[in-house]
Amino acid sequence: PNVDEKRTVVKSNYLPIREHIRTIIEEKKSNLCLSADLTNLDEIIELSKQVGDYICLLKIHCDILNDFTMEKIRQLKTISKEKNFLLFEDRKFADIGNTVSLQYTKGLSQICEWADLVTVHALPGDGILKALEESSKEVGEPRGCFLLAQMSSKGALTDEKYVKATVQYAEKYQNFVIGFIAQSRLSTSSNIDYIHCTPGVHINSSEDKFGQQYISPAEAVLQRGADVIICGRAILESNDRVQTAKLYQTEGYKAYQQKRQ
Ligand code: UP6
Repeated sequence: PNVDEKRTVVKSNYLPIREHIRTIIEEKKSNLCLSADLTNLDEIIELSKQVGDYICLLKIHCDILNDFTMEKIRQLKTISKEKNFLLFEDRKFADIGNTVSLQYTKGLSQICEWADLVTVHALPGDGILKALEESSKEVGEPRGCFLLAQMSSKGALTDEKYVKATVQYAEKYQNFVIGFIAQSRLSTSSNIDYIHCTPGVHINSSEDKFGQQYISPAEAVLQRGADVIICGRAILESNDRVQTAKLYQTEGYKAYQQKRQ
C-alpha cells in the first residue's frame, strides 16, 4: 500500500482497542484489572494462568521485576491472548516526547513491543502523546494509552483545571488515548465512550501507610463512574488470590451492569 493507505490501516487499528475492552468485559463478565505488583515475572506468569479467566486487564510495573526478560514477557503475552485479557504496563510516562518515545520502544523492556496499553501523565504537555502515538505505529498491533487524570493518593495535585486540560489532550489524541485513570467520571465534549479505570479499590481497607486511599468496587463503579476497577493488594495479599479475584470480578461486574442499565 502507499503511505496514505498504510496510515489509514494503522489508524483504524486503534479504534477497536476501546471496543475490544468493552467486548472482553461483556464476554468474560469481568471489569476487573488485576494490578500484579509483584517483583517476580515467573510468579506473575503463574498467577495469570490462575486468574486469567476472571480479569479483563492485567496491569504490571515492569521496572520492579527482578527477572524481566523479553522471552518471559512474550510468554505472558501468549497467555493474555489465550485467556483473552489485555496486557497493561503502568509506566506512567511523564517526560518530554523524545525521551518517552525512547523509554517506550528501547531499553531492556521494549514496552511498546508487548504492552497493549500504557499509562501517561498529561503534565509535560501533549507532545508526550504525539511521541508515543508515533512510536506505537512501528508495531503491527493496536496500541493505546490511559491518561492519568486524577490519582487515588492523598494530596494529589490533579485539580479541576488539570483534569480539564487532560481531557482536552485526550480529545486531541482520541485514537491513541482510549481512556482515563480517574476517581470520577470526566465530562468530555465528544461522545466517545472513554474507558474510565479507577485504582484504589479494596473491600477491607480504607488506606495504606503511604497515602493510598481505597473505596469499594461498588463505590468505584456506581458513585465514581468507573468502567474498570484496578485491584492490587486487595487480591495479592489475600489468603486465596483466585477466590478473591473472583469476588472482585463479581462485585465489579454487578455494579457495571447496574450502571449501564
Ligand atoms: N495506581 C494507583 N493510583 C493511581 C494510579 N495508579 O494506585 O492514581 C496504581 C499503583 C498500583 C495500583 O501504581 O500499581 O494502581 C494500586 O495498587 P493497590 O491496589 O495495591 O493499592
